[in-house]
Amino acid sequence: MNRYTGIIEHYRERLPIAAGTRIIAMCEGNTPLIRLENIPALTGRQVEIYVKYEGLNPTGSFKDRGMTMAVTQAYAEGSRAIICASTGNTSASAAAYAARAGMTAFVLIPAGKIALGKLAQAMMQGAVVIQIKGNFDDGMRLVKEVAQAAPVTIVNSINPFRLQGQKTAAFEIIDQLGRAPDYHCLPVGNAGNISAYWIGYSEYAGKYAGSCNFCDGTCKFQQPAVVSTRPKLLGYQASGAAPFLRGAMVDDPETIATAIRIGRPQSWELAWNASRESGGWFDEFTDADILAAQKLLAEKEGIFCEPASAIAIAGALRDIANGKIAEQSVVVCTLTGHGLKDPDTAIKQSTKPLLQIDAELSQVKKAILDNIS
Ligand code: AN7
Repeated sequence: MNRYTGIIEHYRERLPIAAGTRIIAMCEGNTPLIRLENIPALTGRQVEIYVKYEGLNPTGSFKDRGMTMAVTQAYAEGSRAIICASTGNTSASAAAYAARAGMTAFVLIPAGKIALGKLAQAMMQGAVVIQIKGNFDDGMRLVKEVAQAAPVTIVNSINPFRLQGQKTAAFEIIDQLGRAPDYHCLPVGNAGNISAYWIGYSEYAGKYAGSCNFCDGTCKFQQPAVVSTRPKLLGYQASGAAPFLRGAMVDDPETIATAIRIGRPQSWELAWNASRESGGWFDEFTDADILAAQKLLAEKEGIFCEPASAIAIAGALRDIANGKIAEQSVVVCTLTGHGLKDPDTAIKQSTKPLLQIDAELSQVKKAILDNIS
């Protein structure tokens, strides 16, 4: 039997998990890389755009790649409780993997500022949900403090096993494309993911020397190169929560894309390094830009991502239009989370009227004839 079980088994030789460890996994990873068919034509330029649809992970976001690693390692070390601060997706993922492992998950979330689907997941999967009167950054500070004083393992991306798991998305993209993309667009919040992609792309290109989290760079991560190039990493932020654009931490982050409502990214240095080394850049988008991109992707391609994820599409389209992304390029956008995570925002911005009729053939027929295009 050769059943796919998740990123740890699949990329085992490139991940720091000891033989014989109980793997806490649920077939995360192996997500589709979908080529956009209608949107590229709107740009008027010759480009290939692919989306890495991370919303199809078990809990609906890319966080599962990191969480399978962090929870597997925490369990192996004898920990029986995990904790995180979260804008929603990390808490949903932590709750799920803790449930599977038989551990307790404590999740600190900003009261009233996480999308409904994510809250439902954390509650349903048995996490202890602690709402705080503060934002993600306050939660992160408290988590770091309490982990000094209580027997809990932090599973935010300051836990290096998280980035190790998340780097596998870069491996998959190269395995799927048969090459590295020229540009990789993604949302940036706490900045773990952009950092993880750079680790992954660098390892597959045989360029990950000297900065391994676990050794001096002479470990098993030094494997033969799979490809010779790495993409430019383009990190996009919401204007109200854009510390990488301001060049400094932001105190009161605000955006409709609650997933990236973060002002004090923990992977600040790693992300700057990834951006600079790759030759990429950061840019910012208004909430209106973000929602427009979310809608465009849903309407033109049938792909539903959450608002934070759509910023990758907004960014790709802007940078294709202004020529910063060169013609003939291969562009990958990570769709970090599923659209169903945030039904409220989707319904609120829907412009199509909801028809309501009597249960009669004539009225159904009229509804069709009135609306057929
Ligand atoms: C859909 O869940 O930080 O830059 O606590 O949920 O690696 O933080 C979520 C982040 C992008 C940003 N897209 O990634 C959390 C959390 C979605 C997200 C990001 C998040 P990072």
